[in-house]
Amino acid sequence: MSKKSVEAAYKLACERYAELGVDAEAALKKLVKIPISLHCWQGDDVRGFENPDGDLTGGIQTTGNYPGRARTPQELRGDLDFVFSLIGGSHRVNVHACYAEFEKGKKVDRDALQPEHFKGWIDWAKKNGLGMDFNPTLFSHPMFDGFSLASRKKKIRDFWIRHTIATRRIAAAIGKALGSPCVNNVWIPDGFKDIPADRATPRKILNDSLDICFEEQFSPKHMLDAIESKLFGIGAESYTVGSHEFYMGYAVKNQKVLTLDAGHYHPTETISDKLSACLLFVPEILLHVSRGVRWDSDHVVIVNDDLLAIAQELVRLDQFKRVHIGLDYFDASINRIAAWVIGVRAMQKALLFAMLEPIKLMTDAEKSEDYASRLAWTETAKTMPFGAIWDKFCEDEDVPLDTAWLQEVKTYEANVLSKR
Ligand code: RNT
Ligand code: ZN
Repeated sequence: MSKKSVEAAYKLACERYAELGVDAEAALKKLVKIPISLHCWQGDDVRGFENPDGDLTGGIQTTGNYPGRARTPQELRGDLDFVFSLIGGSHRVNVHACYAEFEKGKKVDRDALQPEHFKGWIDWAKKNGLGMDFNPTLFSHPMFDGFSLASRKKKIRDFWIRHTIATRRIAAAIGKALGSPCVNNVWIPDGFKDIPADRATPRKILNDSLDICFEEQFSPKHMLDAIESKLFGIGAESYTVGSHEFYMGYAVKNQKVLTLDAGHYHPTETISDKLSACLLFVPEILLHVSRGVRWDSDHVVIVNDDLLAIAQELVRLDQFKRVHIGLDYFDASINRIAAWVIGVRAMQKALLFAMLEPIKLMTDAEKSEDYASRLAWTETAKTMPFGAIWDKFCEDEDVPLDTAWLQEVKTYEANVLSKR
């Protein structure tokens, strides 16, 4: 499509939206400023650089063997550079501790990691004007035996406490270097495959371990602690130590950032409904936007009802300063670059769609108890010329339209990925 026809369609679409009291231009200005944190682990199936051929443990799994996975920091950052050329807006990169880089012969274990091991990431982020987020990696390691911070074994527990403390220091150094707070998200897979005899002890241990991990104080300008719950994992189906109630309680009591992963709840439970409640009690929220499909919590994000509901809540609450948007999924069965692009674009489309809804008409109808009108307006929004506004966003951001980015990915696949 030519620039001229994008402009013409946009102009007509703006008029239609204005009739519903919606300012499409203002929506675009807002959308471009909402950062989305891209998870580095989509590019290499959560393998990291320590031992890329080792097993992924901790109740998470990638399925598929699509060619072209990134094997080195250079390949992974190169892939991300390419992804950034296909998506509009200003973004962040979310890095796991297992993506540390070592000079030859100077490898250290996870409990001895230092900011210097992430210099490659920090320099690259700085150069590209990106923010960064971080995560301790409490899985895929010989010291993880089904338990980490909640282990009854002091040796195991202490190792992971030292690791988590190390990552908080690294996150603070990252945030300081980039001039933007780095969210350090703690997720542990600890749990039981079968019914526990004692549900209480591991939770008490986890509570105490976290207290030790979080002792050191950092400026919120540099680092923010986040904690992520989960309902179950593969091989840990009956009991997860870090359940929702556990972390909700811990986050409220200790005023930590609460992470809500869209794939970590009962299949009919959505995180969209949780935002307005949690924001009353925790200072900030980190979203792990994902798509659960049956037992898997990590399919590529697409525009579906769940995603739209999350976006609607974000827009209606207008708490973008308190809610960090991150993506968290991994699909090794399709082109990994496409998986990233589809997910980021889906998140942005959902946000834009939510911003273009006739929310004033809907809330007015609700206030006057006219629920038929409220429902009718939600349906009207669905047939409005949304695509014309989305195309304009891509055009303004100088990135390919939805009809064109895929071709660029195919070319990259032929020239770069297929040679790996
Ligand atoms: C796992 C959690 C966690 C991980 C990443 C790799 O179920 O969602 O966030 O996906 O830490
Ligand atoms: Zn997650």
